Amino acid sequence: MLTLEETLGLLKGAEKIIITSHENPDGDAIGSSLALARYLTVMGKEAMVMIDDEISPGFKVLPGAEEIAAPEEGQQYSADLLVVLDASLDRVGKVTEVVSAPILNIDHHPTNDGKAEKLYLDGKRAATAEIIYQLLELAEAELDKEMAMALYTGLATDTGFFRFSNTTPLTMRAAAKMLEAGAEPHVISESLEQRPYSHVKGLADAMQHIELWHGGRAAGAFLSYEVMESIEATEGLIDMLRVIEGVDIAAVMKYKEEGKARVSMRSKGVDVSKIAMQFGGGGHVKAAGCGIEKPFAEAKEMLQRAIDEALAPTDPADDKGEAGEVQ
Ligand SMILES: [Mn+2]
Repeated sequence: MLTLEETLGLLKGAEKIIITSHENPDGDAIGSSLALARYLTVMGKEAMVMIDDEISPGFKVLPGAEEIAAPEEGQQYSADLLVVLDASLDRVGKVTEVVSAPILNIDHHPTNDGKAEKLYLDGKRAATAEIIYQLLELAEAELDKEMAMALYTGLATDTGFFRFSNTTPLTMRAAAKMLEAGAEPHVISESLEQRPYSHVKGLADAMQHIELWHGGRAAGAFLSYEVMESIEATEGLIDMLRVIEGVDIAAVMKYKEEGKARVSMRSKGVDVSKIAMQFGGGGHVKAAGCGIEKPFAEAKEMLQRAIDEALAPTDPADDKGEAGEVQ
């Protein structure tokens, strides 16, 4: 595992750098990528961001977002360094196949598979944007508005706009620095909040499919392929489940492709990354996701059972009397 100094050294030693992040890119994926690309460009290097997915229109408010490239099938790209941000190497789609370059992986997900030979991982950081902020501090970089807007977006989105328990004094200090450097929080949040009417309407449809189980400690929305055909987006759905009184774990399971469920989970304390990992996914203690390649009914049952087990683990401490006698 690399130190922050070694990570900076690798970046400084490269001239042509391609930066990528995970599919279904969020504010941290895009923000940390754009900020790093901007810094490297200011340093006189050739840097580009390449992401194997669409960029949500809300992120167009960030300078440089329009120039994010998608990897083209059959094309080969060469560079001195491929920087993979905010994800393990297996989550960046085609990028690792089409780019031939040594890889540097920078991440804050404790479930990072550790397969990158050159890895800087800090699971205590709320966002990869925090790590990029630390790198820029170490480099004594002069922050400009482009970097500030991008990093602020990463900090804000991965902490639920500074509401989640991963928000630390470092997060707030980093955010303050971004404001000093020209970031405009209201411009960013207004842009990210915008939803087409059809999405808001779709949420109402999705809400017809929510249910509670495990004595009200688990809430889920289970959206089959048939149901999803008429629902454009489910952004914000999980937050509506998360706030239900008494709920410890909230889950959204949906099918965009037949036979392939996508699951996101949120919790108030139970480690949902462990549940996600049972299905080959990952994430954080309180926010995680995975895929389940099973038909609807089967996937739903598997997920509900895994959540049941996480909420009521078979803990030897439950049988205190007996355990006491044995000892
Ligand atoms: Mn992140």
